[in-house]
Amino acid sequence: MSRGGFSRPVAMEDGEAHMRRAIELAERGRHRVMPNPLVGCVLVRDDEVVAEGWHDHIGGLHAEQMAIADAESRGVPTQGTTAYVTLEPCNHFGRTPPCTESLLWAGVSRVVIGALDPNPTVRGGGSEALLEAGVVVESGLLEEDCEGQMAAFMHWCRHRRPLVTLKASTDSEGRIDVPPTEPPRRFSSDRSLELAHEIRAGSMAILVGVGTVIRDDPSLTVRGPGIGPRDSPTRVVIDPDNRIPPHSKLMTQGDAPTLIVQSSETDSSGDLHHVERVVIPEREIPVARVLDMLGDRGVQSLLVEGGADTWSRFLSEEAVDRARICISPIDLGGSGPVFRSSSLRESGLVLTSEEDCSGDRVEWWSKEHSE
Ligand code: AOF
Ligand code: ZN
Repeated sequence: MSRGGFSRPVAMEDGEAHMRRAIELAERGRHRVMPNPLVGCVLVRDDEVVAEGWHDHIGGLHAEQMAIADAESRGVPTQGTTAYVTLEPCNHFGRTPPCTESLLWAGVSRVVIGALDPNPTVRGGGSEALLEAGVVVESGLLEEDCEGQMAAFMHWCRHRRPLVTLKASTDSEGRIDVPPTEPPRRFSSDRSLELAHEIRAGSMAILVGVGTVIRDDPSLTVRGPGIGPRDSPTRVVIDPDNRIPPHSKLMTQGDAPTLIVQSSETDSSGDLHHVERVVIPEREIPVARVLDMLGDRGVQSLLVEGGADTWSRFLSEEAVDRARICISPIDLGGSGPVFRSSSLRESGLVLTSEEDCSGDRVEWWSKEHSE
């Protein structure tokens, strides 16, 4: 990171470069640290990065601890360095000892934080402990980028509900399926399907309405290139009237947990071990109740995969934070249900970006004022 004698009066810009590096390092933990956030850290001396760390996997070292260990292993002194860390250092004994203590032990004299940690068990405590020990603490550098990288964690800490992403695929006319007389078939490009699996891999739970299970018998598991081993997301089915077919993949294949949300108790004696039933005693199960229930179980991110009724329930209750719509150039024909982007707009979402996905157009939408 040496800048070859180029002197720069404003430290801020260099600080930004260091925080960007920390954000880049944090990415290495993607899909591996859930439910923990992605966190990266660099130790800097004289504007040069001397050590790097990131939270690599659940139960592994925290980013600060890894950066300190990195310095130690190479005999690099840490005394008097500045730590740039994307999340406020923790001050609690969790799966690891507190990072505040590691930083003090390492003699780090200044800590620059991206985002404060809203986790109730560590909130505020980290910065305060460091300040009390005489460390210079600054926070809010590239805060938006840092928070964006750990969006689901932040959202769950603040609202105790999962961040909800709606995923829909349509043909050129907005139709979401082939005519009912034809067998179900894929119409999105291979690359779009790959991307869909990446999105699944980044979610802690995937939700469908029972109609989708009856029609498509999906397995809702995560597979594909570039997706490392991780626990498959929980498969959630909204099934008020207990219509889920006992021979459906979700009931018979235990590759991931299946959680059935129903309106009343039913006989569950034949259920396999991966199946769990939750009763929300309302004829029309309110989306808010489902989100509270999932939030209580620690689910930070939820992917809503359909079908049409489920999407519209989530949208009409303004429960969607993000959406990814994949539009194929193919015309499926027929007069089946359609998905309209106007329903996203009406639910307070705005189009944020578009990309070409091997011929399909993929649109990303997000809540105008989400956090
Ligand atoms: C940090 N540095 O790299 C991360 C932090 O269960 P634990 O012990 O791993 O603690 C998880 C909590 O610690 C997590 O919910 C979040 O509040 C914070 N994560 N903190 O100082 C890190 N990953
Ligand atoms: Zn920590």
